[in-house]
Amino acid sequence: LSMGDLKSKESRGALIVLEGLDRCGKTSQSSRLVSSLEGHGHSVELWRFPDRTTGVGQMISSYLANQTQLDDHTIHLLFSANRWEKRSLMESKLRSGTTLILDRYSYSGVAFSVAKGLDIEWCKAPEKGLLAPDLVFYLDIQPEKAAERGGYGGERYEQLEFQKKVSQQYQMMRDQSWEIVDASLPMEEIEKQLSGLVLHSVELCHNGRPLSQ
Ligand code: DGP
Ligand code: NA
Ligand code: NA
Repeated sequence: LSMGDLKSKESRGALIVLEGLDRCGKTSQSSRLVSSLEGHGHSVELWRFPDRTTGVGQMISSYLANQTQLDDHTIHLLFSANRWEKRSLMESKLRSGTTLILDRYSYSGVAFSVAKGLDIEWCKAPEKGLLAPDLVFYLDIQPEKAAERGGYGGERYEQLEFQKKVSQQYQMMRDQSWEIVDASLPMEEIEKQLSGLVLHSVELCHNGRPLSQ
């Protein structure tokens, strides 16, 4: 390799996304992944979408708690705006070498809104230009099984009939690049599957895999 080649190869963090129905175990697995990567000496952060700490995030949170009503298109755009408001920080974190584990991303945006009956192309449009993940995990669980897990928290979308529709949308959207994980396995088993693949992806990104949109 010439000096030029070396310079053009940027070492960066990986963008890892966990998706799935409510109560599929994403949140626990995301924190386990963070600990595991930290244990390997990597710089890593756990991010959740929606990020309820921003102004937009507070509007989303109050909508999910059924404290406010919003038109389906309006809330869709707010969820998307919530991802956009974090985009530049996301890019700078990744470029500085930090790996980000995302608990939900654009796929949630599309699956939940299309499940309500919105047009899929319309739903995808505002997601264009957000950073592309390096790895997407889908924690696969039957909606009935998820509903049995300690009950739902009572938020707007946490209802079996609706989650069945969301599940169908995820099945339609998923492509070959997704890693499908059986979310009914023991937590340790899932963690093993995830961390091996994540470590590999982090290696690729450290070795110059380009960041894309
Ligand atoms: P969570 O904090 O992960 O439990 O997410 C809150 C709820 O909002 C959950 O039911 C999933 C749903 N959700 C997450 N992201 C989006 C999105 O971008 N659009 C829509 N419509 N729903 C979303
Ligand atoms: Na939830
Ligand atoms: Na979101």
